Amino acid sequence: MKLAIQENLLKGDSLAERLALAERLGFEGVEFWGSGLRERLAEVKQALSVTKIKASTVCSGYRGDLLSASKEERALAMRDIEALLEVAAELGAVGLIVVPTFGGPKLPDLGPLYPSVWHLERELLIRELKNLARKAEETGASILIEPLNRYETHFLNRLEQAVGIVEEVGSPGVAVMADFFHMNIEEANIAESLRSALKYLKHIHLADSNRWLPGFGHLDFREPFKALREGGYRYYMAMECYVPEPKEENLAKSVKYLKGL
Ligand code: LER
Ligand code: MN
Repeated sequence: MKLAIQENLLKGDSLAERLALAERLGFEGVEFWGSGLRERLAEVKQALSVTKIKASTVCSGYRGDLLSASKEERALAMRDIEALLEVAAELGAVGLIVVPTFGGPKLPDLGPLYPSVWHLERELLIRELKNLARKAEETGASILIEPLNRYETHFLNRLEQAVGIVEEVGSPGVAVMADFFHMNIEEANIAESLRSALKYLKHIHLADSNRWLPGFGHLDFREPFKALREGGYRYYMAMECYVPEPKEENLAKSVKYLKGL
């Protein structure tokens, strides 16, 4: 497994300085935010060309909503996701992180046609992902479906649900990602959930129980990391968390803690 960090967690006057700091701290990859990334592509490529740091992933940043009640909003999300898959591929990133929807349901309850709005949303998402999978396969950048905790989305909360969707889509271009902060709230057993999802798992977000740096909360990372190591997980794990002051010192502490695991 390779350690990465979200771009915004690094201090520095320029991107080149932030990437140099990531390298000094022992990271191998940096996760970029998708919003405005196409416009920054030349700058990002230039900065990456003078460091060992790789672009691990692109995090979200598309407009619209895949599960909106508005056809235009869904189409906008599809177009933006396709465009960001191209950007991710140009950067050599594993893929683009996609949250199917934030918040509550936007579609109407079509009972008795569907047992619940969730079933309708699931069917719609599978249809959309089958379409997007073509672009993912063509570019080589994967769609990374991210489950979030119940306070951020009603729709996809656990890895098992994401695996079910990815299996039905049936494309190597659509994969699952796991976020330790969300898993700490939603999964009964994080190590077991990771083991069951490993076949489809292509990315991880790292944060402790309080969404601070790993090692700064009360989450026990030992069993989950053992599951990942035994299962041969070889993709990135990117820090997505609050970094308390003094930032550089605490980042170094957290990297040391994680590498010790
Ligand atoms: C939101 O809580 C989250 O974990 C992000 O990765 C969503 O893009
Ligand atoms: Mn996340």
